[in-house]
Amino acid sequence: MTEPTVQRLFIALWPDPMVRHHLVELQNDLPPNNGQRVKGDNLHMTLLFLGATTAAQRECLEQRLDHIAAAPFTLVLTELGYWRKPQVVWVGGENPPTLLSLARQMRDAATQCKFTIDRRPFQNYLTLYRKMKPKQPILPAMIAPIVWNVRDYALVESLTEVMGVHYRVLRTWPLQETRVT
Ligand code: 2AM
Repeated sequence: MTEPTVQRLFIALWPDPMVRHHLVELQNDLPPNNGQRVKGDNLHMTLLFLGATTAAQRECLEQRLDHIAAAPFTLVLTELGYWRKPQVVWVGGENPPTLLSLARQMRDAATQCKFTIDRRPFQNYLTLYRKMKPKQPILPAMIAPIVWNVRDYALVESLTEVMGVHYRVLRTWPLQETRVT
C-alpha cells in the first residue's frame, strides 16, 4: 500500500499487552462518567507529537531515530490526574532520567528534520479519558502502581476513521544504550 504524502505522526511508548491490560483495568475502575474513553488498542505515552509530516521529513527522522542511544528502563505509573481545560484524565509517574534523555533526543532529531516542535517541556502522562464530565471528576487518591519495562519506542500514525481515531504503529526501535553510527 502506498503511504499518503503527508501523514499525521507522533513518537510514542507503546505498552506491551500486560501493561495495556493493567491500563484498561484502571480505566474500568474509574468512576463511570460521560467521558470519552481512549480505546484499549490506542493507549500510549506520547514522547513527541510531530503533526503533519512529509515523506522527506519522515525519511530524515527515521534515519536519525536509528542513532538514538538510550538503555531500556522501567516506568512506574503511580499517579492519576485531571486537566480541567481539555477535561483529560491521565496516568503518569516519576520521570526516569532515561525517559527525559529519550524525549530530548527525539526533539533534537525532529528539529534537525525541520519539524516545528512544541517548546513546552516533555510531560510524562498517558491519556485514559477525554472530555471527562463533570468538570472535576472524583479520582481515587491512590492506584496500584503499573510497572512498565520499556524496551522500545514507536513511530505512530494518527488516522481519523469512521469509527474514530485509530493509531497505527509504523515502525519500532529497540532501546539500546549504544548504537553503531
Ligand atoms: P493527548 O493524549 O493529550 O491528546 C496523538 O494525537 C498523540 O499526540 C496524543 O497522545 C496526543 O496527546 C499527543 N499530542 C501532543 N500534542 C498534540 C497536538 N498539538 N495535537 C494533537 N495531539 C497531540
